[in-house]
Amino acid sequence: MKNHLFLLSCLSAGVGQLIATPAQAEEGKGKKTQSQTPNVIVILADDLGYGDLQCYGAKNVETPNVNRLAAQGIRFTNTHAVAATSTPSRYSLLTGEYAWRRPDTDVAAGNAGMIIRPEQYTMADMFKAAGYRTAAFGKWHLGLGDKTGTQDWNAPLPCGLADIGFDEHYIMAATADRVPCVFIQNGQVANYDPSAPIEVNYQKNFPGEPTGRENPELLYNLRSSHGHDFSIVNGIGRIGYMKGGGKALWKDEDIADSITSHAIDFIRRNQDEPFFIYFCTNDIHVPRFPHPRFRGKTNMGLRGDAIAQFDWCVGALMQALDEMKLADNTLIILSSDNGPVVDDGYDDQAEELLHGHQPAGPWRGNKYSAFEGGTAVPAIVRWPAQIKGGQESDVLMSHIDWMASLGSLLHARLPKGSAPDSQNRLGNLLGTDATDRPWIIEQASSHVLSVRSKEWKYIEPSDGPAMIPWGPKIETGNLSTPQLYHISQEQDEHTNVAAEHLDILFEMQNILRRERAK
Ligand code: NG6
Ligand code: CA
Repeated sequence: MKNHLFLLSCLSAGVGQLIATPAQAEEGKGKKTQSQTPNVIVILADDLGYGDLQCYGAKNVETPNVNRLAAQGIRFTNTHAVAATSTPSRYSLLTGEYAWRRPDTDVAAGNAGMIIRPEQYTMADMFKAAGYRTAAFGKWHLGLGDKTGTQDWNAPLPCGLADIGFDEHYIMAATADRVPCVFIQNGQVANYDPSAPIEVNYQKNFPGEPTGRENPELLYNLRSSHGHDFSIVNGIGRIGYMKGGGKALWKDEDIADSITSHAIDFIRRNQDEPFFIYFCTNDIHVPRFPHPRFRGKTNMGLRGDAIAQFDWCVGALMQALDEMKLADNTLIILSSDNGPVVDDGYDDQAEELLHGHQPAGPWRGNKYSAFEGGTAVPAIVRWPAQIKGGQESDVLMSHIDWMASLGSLLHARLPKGSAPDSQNRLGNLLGTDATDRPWIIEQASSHVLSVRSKEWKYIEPSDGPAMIPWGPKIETGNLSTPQLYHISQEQDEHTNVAAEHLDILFEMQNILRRERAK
């Protein structure tokens, strides 16, 4: 019966090649041969642009591990994050709901309360319900604890990742540039130091504590170029004020090693069970401060070296899977939470040292932007047991669909109302179906929404400024009149053809209007 259902759901998902014979399915009950239940690792980089990997055309940085991953699987050339910043992008990926449906999913402070509420059904809940062991590592940025600003960081947090499906976690509450600069492990500060109680405040400083603004001489590791001048941790100014932490404070140069070793340890402990890992690197978000062994790996300074460090993390995970003979039946999905940014607030010479490198590849705009560079991201899928290597796909894909698509792979029954915007496009993800999604929706940091089809791109009108009003020199994509670009003919969104194609324009406006009304 179970095999029967599997067959049916495969057919309906358009993934005929995945059908297991009863014999294979029987054999698949043991470890490593369970073709129906691969381990799944989502590797999500931070601010890694479409053009930042060697296998996507980067010339000034070598990414041998990611290149190999792509060569052994599918390299997607038309994949989009849901939003051009982290919190809404991650919210959407993990819940299958567009972040713009909620008013409170903008870039979260380090003391934000849980944005995904315990009663919501997440991708992790879905894997857990299917019998997987589940874990999150690295950047979280979706709030912790019940209410903003009320967390006691010196005790277990009352509301956390365990409430939304993760068996284990070892995470950073927000970003490396936001306090608290400590890892949270399974609901409490990792390596807690009772001699240095932790306090966090995003409004005011603690008496006597230095800040980047007042004590720039203490910024011995990195100086800021804009913002990032509140508390100083590890010689780097942050956003927000914190006190204490002691030996629990992270060292930025060790973050990649630390999250990678925790993830490998989890794999080792769970190698006999199916597992789901949400592995989110801090790389290549600011502050970029890679381990000394990556310094000078590229001619692009810290930003390039952070890409090399990201590639190392991917390689370390791949190697661990190989050693444990798990690679064949592990589905790895690699992507980034939003487009790239060069100077995002630290004086790391990212801009000066580009040497012609184009972080967003051929796309216009960067992180934050309504132009494609805000959400166009690399995406690689590898599952040796089921996917033939060496493929490339330009199918139009959005992170929003990954929950329903993976759900289809698991034969998950999602509770009514969950993942409301996520469509089952498993065939796209596994390379068995090249039919494009008719359209996807993209969200800029200004909340401006765009509709993108394979052929066209529509950006709704907005009165906001043309350039990001703080540090980074990035075009927002704002214009007070509707913008329509013939994106299949002109990748860089220069010729607004709205007036010439009113039929297309109205069609795309209607898509947005109807989606908003849902
Ligand atoms: C901005 C920060 C930027 C980065 C971003 C969030 C300043 C001046 N800039 O406010 O450095 O942290 O928020 O990035 O503070 S994201 O990738 O996590 O969305
Ligand atoms: Ca990001």
